[in-house]
Amino acid sequence: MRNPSSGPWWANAVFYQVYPRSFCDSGGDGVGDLDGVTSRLDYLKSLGVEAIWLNPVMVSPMRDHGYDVADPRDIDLLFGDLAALDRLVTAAHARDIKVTMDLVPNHTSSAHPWFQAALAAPPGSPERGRYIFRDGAGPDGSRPPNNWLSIFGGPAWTRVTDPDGTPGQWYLHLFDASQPDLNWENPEVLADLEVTLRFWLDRGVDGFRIDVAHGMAKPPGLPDMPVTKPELLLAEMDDDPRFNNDGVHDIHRAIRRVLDDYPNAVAIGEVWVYDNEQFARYLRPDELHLGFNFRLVRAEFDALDVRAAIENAVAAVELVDAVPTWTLANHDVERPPTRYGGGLTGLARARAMALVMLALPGPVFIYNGEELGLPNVDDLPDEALQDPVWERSGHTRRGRDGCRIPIPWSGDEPPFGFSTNPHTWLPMPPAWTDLTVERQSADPSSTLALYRRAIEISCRRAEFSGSTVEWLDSPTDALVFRRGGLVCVLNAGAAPIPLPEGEVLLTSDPVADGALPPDTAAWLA
Ligand code: TEU
Repeated sequence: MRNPSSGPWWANAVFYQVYPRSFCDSGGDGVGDLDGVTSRLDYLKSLGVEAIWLNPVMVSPMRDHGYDVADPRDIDLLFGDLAALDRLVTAAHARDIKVTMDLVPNHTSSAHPWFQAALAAPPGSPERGRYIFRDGAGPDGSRPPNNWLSIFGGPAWTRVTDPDGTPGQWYLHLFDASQPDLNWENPEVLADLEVTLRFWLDRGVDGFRIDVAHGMAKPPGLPDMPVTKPELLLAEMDDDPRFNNDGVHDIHRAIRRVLDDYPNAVAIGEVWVYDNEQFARYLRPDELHLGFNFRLVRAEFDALDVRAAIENAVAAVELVDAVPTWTLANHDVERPPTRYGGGLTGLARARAMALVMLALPGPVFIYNGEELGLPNVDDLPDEALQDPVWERSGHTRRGRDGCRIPIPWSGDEPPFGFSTNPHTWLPMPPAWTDLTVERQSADPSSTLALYRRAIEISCRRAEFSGSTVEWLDSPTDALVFRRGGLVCVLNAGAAPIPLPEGEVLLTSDPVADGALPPDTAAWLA
């Protein structure tokens, strides 16, 4: 355990994000599944993982790979069934690994029975009142109710055909048209979410990652937006008026009241909010336990940028006496080695940033494949692309498939032990031969070996107990901080720098003559 002292289990845990489609396929259909995850738990245990975050596995037409939920209280056949989830939870708990699930409260799938009932019902009906239906603008209602664009591209409104065959109202979808936004002003919506929360918690699930946790409450009156640029990815927008509206906090308080009946459960919000005071509001004592802070994901490989990301993440949670979280990657963003420049340099930087992240106080979230140093796959052929972003953006944005390629486990050619089926849901690069778990397990200089060693040291050594970050003097283009008895140095510059005094516990790449090379980090006791 990285957190041997008292306090909740999640306060310093190593979380591992499993993207179930891409982790391990036990059924031979080329898509990963729950029994596949169960079959690889010993791998996660040997890595030092203490908790899993599973991306959505509920019943879904998979237009957005599970973020379009048609039945929030059942497992999609693609991934298995409820018994398979129970098997995973039992097997994980037997290894002291917690299991958290993804929860999608902002929207449902258009295949959800509620939305189907809304389509069949007239304007103003209780069925339509669970979603955000509006009359169109213009004399014949043929224009969308406002100027909002979908995060994935195209308009955020789609017009429905009424049961009598005539053009009808429009419904709001901030994401794909198959993901209608729920109307959180309708108390039925919260009541149903409470049933869902208890359904999974009663099965032994240890908590939830809450999707778009800053998104459920919409601005009153749904006014036009000042900006209408097509690139509306939340990762890049700080001030989208459709998110982070005050009403969202009542929803989090209601979720927390349910979770408080399960004292060990955790709620982790996806909160793309960068103002520290605004971010902190989600972590008040009666709201979320943890919030993803995406500043490290957005930071360049630059000492000042990384330091500012860490300082702000810490400063934000200090406002409410909460715990910071750290993440370099997830299923929505470019993989770190590519983000940091690609090639061997990008990989070295990603390894160095892994040591920075694992030195910090608070839980870390490792995205499957990050521990293998997988790069983004940016040369997928057009016909292989699956992310709805590709179609909705009119083929101008290729989307997120490149960070979602299946995990290479073993062997010399695709599908690298991920599946028995050569037709994996996204093609795997033949060049990944050297990146498999099998190869890297046998190589002490591999990225996998680095992650294993780093996690192991951070569990074992007493130096990792501190909960504050203290900045020390550092050469230009480098950063040096102390956490408890540990000193972490990152050289983001172009020239080697002298290592500070101390026992070297680990370096992200070899050092020579007491100097830390560029694109390298070190831990010292
Ligand atoms: O992501 C929220 C979101 O808006 C992301 O699409 C983000 O803007 C973008 O990917 C950054 O590059 C969550 C899920 O993580 C994502 O996978 C879902 O597609 C989305 O919600 C809709 O449920």
